[in-house]
Amino acid sequence: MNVLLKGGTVVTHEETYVADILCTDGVIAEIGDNLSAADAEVIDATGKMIMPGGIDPHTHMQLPFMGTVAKDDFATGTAAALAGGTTTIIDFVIPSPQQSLLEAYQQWRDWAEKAHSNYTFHVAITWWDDSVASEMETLVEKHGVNSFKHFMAYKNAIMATDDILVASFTKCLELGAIPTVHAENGELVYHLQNKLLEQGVTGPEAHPLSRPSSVEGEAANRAISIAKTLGAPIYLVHVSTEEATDAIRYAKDHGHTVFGEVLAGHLVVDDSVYQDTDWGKAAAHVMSPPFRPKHHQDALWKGVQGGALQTTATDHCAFCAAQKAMGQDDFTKIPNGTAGVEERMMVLWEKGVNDGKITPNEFVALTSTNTAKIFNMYPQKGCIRVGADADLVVWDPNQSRTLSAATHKSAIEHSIFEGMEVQGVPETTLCNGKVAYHKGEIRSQSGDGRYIDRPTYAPFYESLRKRKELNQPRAVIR
Ligand code: DUC
Ligand code: ZN
Ligand code: ZN
Ligand code: ZN
Repeated sequence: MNVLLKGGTVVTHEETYVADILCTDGVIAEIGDNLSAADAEVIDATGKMIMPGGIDPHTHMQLPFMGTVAKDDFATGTAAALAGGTTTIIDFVIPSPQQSLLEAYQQWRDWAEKAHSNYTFHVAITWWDDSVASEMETLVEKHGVNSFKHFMAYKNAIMATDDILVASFTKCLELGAIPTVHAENGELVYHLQNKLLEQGVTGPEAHPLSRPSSVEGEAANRAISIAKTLGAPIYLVHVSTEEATDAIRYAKDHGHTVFGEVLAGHLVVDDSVYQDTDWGKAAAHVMSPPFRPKHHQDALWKGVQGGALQTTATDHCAFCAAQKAMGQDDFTKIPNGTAGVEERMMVLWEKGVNDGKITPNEFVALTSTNTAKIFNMYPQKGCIRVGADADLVVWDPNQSRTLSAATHKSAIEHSIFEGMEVQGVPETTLCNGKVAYHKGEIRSQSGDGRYIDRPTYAPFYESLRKRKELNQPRAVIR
């Protein structure tokens, strides 16, 4: 099946130009003027922009978590992604402590077979022994996994303590995989949660009090210091504070390889949501890290503009009102998670591009290309050039919409972006060269999504190892 996009303005992370794009057999076959193809479905893109399909580097579809399972599965969640212009998600395999990594990985691969969009996986390191190290090797060498996640929070569950971080980062460096962290000090969270409960503070308003910004700042600095000492690169997921942004900037300024991800939600939603007198509305916003006092948003935007934060994600982990109600009497039992995989690009366009904070080219870098590069999917993904995968979004910068749970594709009945007015929406999304979404309608089938192998990026790691060698103590000269 051929699809011909006519007359759109192609926007990549570095260029803007008008051209036709012909997609054949899932890839971009031709870019040029006055293209034609006898058997192609033609889409008039005049007045529209054509950008690489979004890549959301952080989602949790059907995650078993906190005594329940996230509502959006790989079918509904990835249909929502396509409706928002996102053609690839990076989800997380999270083995239970003591569970085989390979067994968990296979479980997630099976679940993801019903995906509409493309997908790939970070694998979490939730416990440690020699068998974990050897399974990491197998995942890297045989299954195209090049990133491993570490939760520094969630004590007594999936938390990775410092000994695990040291062992796993060392292994990542040896394998050429990138370690990533959820940076929150789990001991402090645990202590503050118990203190609040003892004081009788049990509602959602206690959630941000149990996870203040210093809790993230401490963990971000610690993770970066550990990585730096070992000579490993590091990627911080969902950076939500000024402290963590500053830590990344400082480390980068000092020559260390650190990447930062920011969520669309943290850029635009603040902590006043936890004061809502409607329990359900406040609980709908319970996620970790929590939404922050407004001045952190300014720091995050500066981090985006200055390059400390290179990727945007959602941490899409959708729990419905009934699931949130599990924590009716105890905020620590409210399943943590919010949705956004459909809204991410529209929110970034509205609050970033329309508000003059970022350019359309920077938008492409932040929503797609940078993630493709960091996790080694570029130029297959995140790119518009002949031979690249035909994962594209036709973007209408003139069309307006009010974001609402009433119209989103996600299976839950609330949205953290409820009522937000945006101008600039995806009109058509192509995934693997097929029209997967067009003007409100999902055209893809469950199962159309493909698994993306992400080999390690050997030259990058070679130079990191060399840099580390240069820092080794030299033989004493007598
Ligand atoms: N935070 C969430 O809010 N949900 C899933 C996992 C996480 O770290
Ligand atoms: Zn997290
Ligand atoms: Zn400040
Ligand atoms: Zn997450």
